[in-house]
Amino acid sequence: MKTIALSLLAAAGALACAGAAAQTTIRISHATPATSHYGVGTQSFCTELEKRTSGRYKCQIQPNNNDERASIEAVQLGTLDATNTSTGPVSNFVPEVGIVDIPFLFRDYDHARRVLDGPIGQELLAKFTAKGLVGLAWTENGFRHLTNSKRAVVKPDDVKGLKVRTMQNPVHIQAFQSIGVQPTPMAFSELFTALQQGVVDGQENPIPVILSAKFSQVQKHLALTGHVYSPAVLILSPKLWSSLADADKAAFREAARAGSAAQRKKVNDDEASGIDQLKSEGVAVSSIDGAAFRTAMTPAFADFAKKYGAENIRRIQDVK
Ligand code: EAX
Repeated sequence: MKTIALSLLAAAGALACAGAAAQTTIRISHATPATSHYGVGTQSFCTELEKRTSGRYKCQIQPNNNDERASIEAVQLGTLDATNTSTGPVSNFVPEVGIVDIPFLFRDYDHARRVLDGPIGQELLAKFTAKGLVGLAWTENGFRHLTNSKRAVVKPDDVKGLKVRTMQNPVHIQAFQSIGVQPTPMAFSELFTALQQGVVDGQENPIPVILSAKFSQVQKHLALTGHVYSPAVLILSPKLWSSLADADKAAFREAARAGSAAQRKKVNDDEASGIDQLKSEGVAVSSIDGAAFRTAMTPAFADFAKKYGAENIRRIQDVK
């Protein structure tokens, strides 16, 4: 009788230990509202992760955590487990990633997604490791367009002298300087107020961000420049990643794939309906002379080829 009782006790203890080991909470941030493309992608990642690990890993999602550079620093330190961020500030940590921020590099969404999910994108993710970060998967921010409160923009001369907020991204800053814009790099967290107070005249972001940040309240003009495809990336802390068993690493990778697909679908949906929504919110929308903008940025392109390698740029452009 005593043996049975002891066995039951041991079994209960084992279960309790297993149960105690079951719960790990992943603190993960992104810069925009929970209903935005980042929110949808992050939630999808978390839901899939919980399912694939039978609840052993759950997320604590921090939406509107909108200083992306600070979030990446926190992931590096291990005070945040993960962040779903645009590549805007990333090249300050992983310089080689700046190549994906070059204006007019990607033809369209299919081209960008194919490059990033293929060998080139995976090679770039591998470069995060040496910088104390784990680049798990590419998600997506979208093609960036220019908004401002001053005037309609069609040709490069129309932007001359505009004070435009840019991300803290050397490639974007140089590109805008090359066409006569006064770039003002700042964290996303400061942007709405800066626009509201007229500290800057304009900003540039994808439709999903312009919508979810409600920039129509402080911007009158939207020029469909599509000047940059803005990737986003799911970054994990090495502290978390090294703690995972191989099977759980595989679960994180599969969950990241699901999150990326959900985020890209939300971008597609926002792109399809967003411009009409912005028009209904009183924003005047203009198409631009894309060839003229490309020509105007030529001096910057020459520098980017020197910095990132003309061959590496060609390799991206040649992906069909
Ligand atoms: O990632 O800073 C920016 O303009 C980013 O596009 C925004 O934080 C979403």
